[in-house]
Amino acid sequence: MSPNPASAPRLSTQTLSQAKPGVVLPKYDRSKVTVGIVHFGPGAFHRGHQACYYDSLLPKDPRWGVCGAELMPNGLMENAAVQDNLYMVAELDAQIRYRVVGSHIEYLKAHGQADKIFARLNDPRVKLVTSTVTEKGYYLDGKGELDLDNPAIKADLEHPTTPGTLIGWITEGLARRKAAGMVPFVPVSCDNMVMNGHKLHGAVLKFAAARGDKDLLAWITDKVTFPSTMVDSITPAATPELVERIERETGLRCEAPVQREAFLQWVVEDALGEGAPDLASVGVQLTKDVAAYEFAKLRLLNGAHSTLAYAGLMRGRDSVGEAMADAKLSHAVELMMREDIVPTLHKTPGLNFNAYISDLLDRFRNPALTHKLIQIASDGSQKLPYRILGSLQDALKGGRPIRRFTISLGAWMRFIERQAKAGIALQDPLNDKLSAIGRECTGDAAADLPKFLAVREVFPADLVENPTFKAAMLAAYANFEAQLD
Ligand code: CS2
Repeated sequence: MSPNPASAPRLSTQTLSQAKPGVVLPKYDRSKVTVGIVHFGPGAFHRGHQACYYDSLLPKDPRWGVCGAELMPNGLMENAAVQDNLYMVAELDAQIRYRVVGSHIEYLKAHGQADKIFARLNDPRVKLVTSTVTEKGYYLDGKGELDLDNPAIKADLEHPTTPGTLIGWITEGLARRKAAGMVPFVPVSCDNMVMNGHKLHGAVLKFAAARGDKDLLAWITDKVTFPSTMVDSITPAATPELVERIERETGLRCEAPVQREAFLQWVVEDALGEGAPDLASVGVQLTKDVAAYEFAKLRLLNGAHSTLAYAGLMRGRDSVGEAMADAKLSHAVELMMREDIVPTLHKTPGLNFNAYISDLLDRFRNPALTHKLIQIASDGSQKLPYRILGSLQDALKGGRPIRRFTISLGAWMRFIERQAKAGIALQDPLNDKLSAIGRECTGDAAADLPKFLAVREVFPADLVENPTFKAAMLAAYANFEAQLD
C-alpha cells in the first residue's frame, strides 16, 4: 500500500474538508479531546468497533479519546499516525457509507514507549482499559486458566515492569495505581471468549499471585471489576483494493482503512462502575446477563463461521459468500445452528434465536463484503474450543446428536494436513505441534485421529475418552463431507 504521488490528498486534519459529500466526518473538535481509555491491541476489529462507539460519544463528551497501546506491531499504527491518527471505516452493506473516525488521539508501542503507556494507565482520567488481543493473547491453557509455563508469561513474571503481554500490563498497571493510592481502572476484555471478563480476571489474579504480591492480590480481588462483553461486527482484513476504492469514492487517501458490515453490536455487563463513559447513550447494550449474548454470538455466529471456513476451504471455496452459495454446506450449517446449537443456549428475554439466526445468515451473504475463509481459519486451536467444543459437549451431555459439530473438527484436521504437506505454516500459536501432526497424516483415521485428539490445549481428556465423541470423530475425519447430509 505505498503512497501514489498522483493520488488524492492523504487523510489528515488539514485535508478533512476535501472529503467528498456524504463522507461522515468527526463532529467534534479533536483538539479538545482528552484520553479516557487505553486500548491494548488497536487492530482492525477495535478500530471498526469500539473506536466507532467512542467516536459517536465524543460530540457529547470529549473525555473519552483513546490511546492505542500496541503489543504486536502491524504497521497500522505508523500509517494512521501520519494521518493525525485519523482513519476511514468503509461500511460495506446494502448501503455503502464512509466514515472518518477520530477517537484515536494517541498511539503508543509497548516496546519502546512503556513509560508513556504506564503514565496513561496511571492517569486518573483513564477509566477503562479495553483489549482486543485475540484469544491467544490471554495465554490460557485448555482449562481456560493462565498458563504460567508460557514463555511470554514467564518473561513478564521475571520482568514485571517491562511487560509484553496484556496480563502483564494490566497487573503492573493496577499495581502502580494501588501504589499511588488511586482507584483502579476497569479492564474490559473485548475478545471472542465466553465470559471474557471472568477469564481476564482469573488470569490477572493468577499472575498477581505468581508475582508473590499478596497485598496486590487482595486489592485486585476487592476493588477491581472485570465486566464481560460481547462484541460483534464482521470485519474482513483490509486489502490494497480497499485503499484504492476509498480514495476514488471519498477523495481522500487512507493507508490505514477498515472495512466492515454496517451491523455493529456491543453488549457490556453492567459493571463499568462510577465515572464510566455513557456507552448506553451511543447504542451499547448494558445488561446483567451478558453470558447469554456471548454464548449465542460465539456459538452461532463464530461456530458457523469456523464451520464454513474449514469445510468451505476443503471444498474449494474462498470466501464466506462463496461458502454460503454452496447449498450443501450452507444448509448443513443452518441446520447445525437451528437444531443443534439453539438447545445449548441460555434463554434470555429479548433474544429470539430463530430471528437472530436468519439475520446472521443474511449477514454472511452480504454481497458487498468479501470475507476470506482463510482469515477465519487462523488460530483454530484457540477458537474451536469456544466456538464448537462447548456446544458439542453440551449436546453430548443432553444426549443430543453431535454429528454436525464434527464437520468443522474433521475439516480442520484435514486442513492442517493439507497446509502442512504443502509446507504452508498455519496462523496458529500451536503451528509447530499441529503441522508436525499434519505432516505425518496417513489418511487412516485410526492412525491419525489419536494424534490430533491428544492436543490437550484443544480437546479435554474427558471428552476424548467419550466413546460417542470418538466414534463421531472417526467418521468425520474419514469423511467430513458425509456429515453434511
Ligand atoms: C471471525 C470473527 O475471523 C473470525 O474468526 O469469525 O472475526 C467474526 O467475524 C467476528 O467475531 C464478528 O463479530
